[in-house]
Amino acid sequence: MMTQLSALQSWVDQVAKLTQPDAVRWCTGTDAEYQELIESMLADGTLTTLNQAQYPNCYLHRSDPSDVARVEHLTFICTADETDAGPNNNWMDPDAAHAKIDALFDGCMQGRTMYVIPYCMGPIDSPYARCGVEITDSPYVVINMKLMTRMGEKALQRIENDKTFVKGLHSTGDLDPERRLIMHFPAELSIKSIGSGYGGNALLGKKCHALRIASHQARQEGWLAEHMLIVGLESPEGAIHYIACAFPSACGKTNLAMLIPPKSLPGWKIWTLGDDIAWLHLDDDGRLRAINPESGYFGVVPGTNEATNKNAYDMIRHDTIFTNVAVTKDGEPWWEGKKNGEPATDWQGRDFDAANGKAAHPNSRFTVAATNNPSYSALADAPQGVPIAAIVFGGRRKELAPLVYEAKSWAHGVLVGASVASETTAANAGEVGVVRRDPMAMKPFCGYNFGDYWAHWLSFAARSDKLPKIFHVNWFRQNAAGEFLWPGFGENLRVLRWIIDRCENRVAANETPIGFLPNPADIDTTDLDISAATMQALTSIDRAQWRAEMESVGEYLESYGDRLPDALREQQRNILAALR
Ligand code: OXD
Ligand code: MN
Repeated sequence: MMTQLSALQSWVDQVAKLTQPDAVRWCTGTDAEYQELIESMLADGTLTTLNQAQYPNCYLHRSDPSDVARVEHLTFICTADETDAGPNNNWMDPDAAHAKIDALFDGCMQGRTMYVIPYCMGPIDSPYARCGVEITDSPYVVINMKLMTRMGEKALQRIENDKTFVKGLHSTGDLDPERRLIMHFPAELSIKSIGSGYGGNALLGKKCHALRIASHQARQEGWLAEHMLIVGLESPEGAIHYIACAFPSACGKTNLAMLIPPKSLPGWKIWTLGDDIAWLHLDDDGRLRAINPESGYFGVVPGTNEATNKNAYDMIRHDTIFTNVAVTKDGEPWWEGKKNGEPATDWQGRDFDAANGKAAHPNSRFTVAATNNPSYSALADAPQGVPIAAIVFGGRRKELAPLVYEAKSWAHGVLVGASVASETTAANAGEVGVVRRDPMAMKPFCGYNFGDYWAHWLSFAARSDKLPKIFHVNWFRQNAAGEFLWPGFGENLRVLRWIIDRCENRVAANETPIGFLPNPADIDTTDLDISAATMQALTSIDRAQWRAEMESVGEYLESYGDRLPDALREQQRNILAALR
């Protein structure tokens, strides 16, 4: 017996009976355990060592080439009533889903060790944190969970006190995409995932628990589980504003969360709380507070360099697990966008040959503890989290969406979030570059019907008059020649500054049907090579395009039928009317 909590012990016993591992190991979360697992994975080839002089304690894992991204078409929400999962999810009946996936789990751990990982999402002593236990046969998952979550003995103690936890069962199975499934049972607070070792499919604390299951828990308990970075912006005067930003996968959340202020904005400092997930709660004063349930980053590697994200570049110089990057002849990790070195072997371990495509997989990743980040905020460990001054939505849009605009009210902001659309990226298996709707950047991650989710968002207005303002940004506007209009990266602080000025009522704005847009002169462009015409284009709207957009938003919303809150439809109708 490894725990006093009989519900946990009996579940572990039951899983062992089904999966038949050779051994069961309860993870303690110690550094010694981490090191021991690294050694054994180096010995069996699951990990390769990287140049330890240049990259101390850095290792490379090469995944199965068919297993390099999340698989939304194999991801299911299993609710008794199909409409509770909503048109935004794949659905399966819970009994049928258990039967189907249990058949795959039957005996799947023979010859393997079964690891039991108690973990806590959020600071261990935070009232806002929630715990889970992941059972897995992948030591790669264990070491990633060690970097990404607070796992081990302390988490187990909390679970024994809370007497409740999310159950996550994972096996890499045989990695056959035909036998790969990621299933969620919100009513049971449980997850079952088989056939993939990739991050979002296998590190169950992240997307499966902290977003899909947590969004369901959050709705029941009156909070929000969101696909948002959390960052503190400290002005030269020393005031810190915390903002939470939701962008679809691989749209630069990690870069924004740790951006380096440009030289022409001296005295600004950035504090990173989180780069992917925020849990938002109203405090007793009605202020929205955020914690990051994670304690590490699982970020996209390609494109990371001194210019785009120096903090990330520095933080992955040590104690990092790389997945699917290329390697130089000196054993250093290499990826597209890295300014030094050359790939000798590609992400599949073959001699690099440009004819085979990119050297690093476009969705190659780093896993690293948040404390490695030079801009790490100690408040990431604060039990009460941080107060949020602004919520920022965004997407990757070549056209249409201006650089920034502000919603006119909370309800309007919910519509702005619900209308988020973005060009797809390599973070999910499938076509890249097509525009799809990704409300609140939660399309792949909301564990229930979006109609009910929007109603839940809207309900916050009745609970507080101190809610943050809501904004929308687009760093990705292009001209006809396909060139970006805005420099992005650290320069985005110029836009965030306007957002803070708006929150503090320090600057006026232009009212348009879609929201408040900046006067171009109110975005500081000192030292930027950007023309007045470009700034004008970035801070204005094309009414005809926006009419078409709002019509398409209306059609999209209608697809939620009865579950669509009237208040949201009304927001959309009003804007459309104003555009006409
Ligand atoms: C991620 C994703 O890995 O959103 O964070 O895909
Ligand atoms: Mn993400």
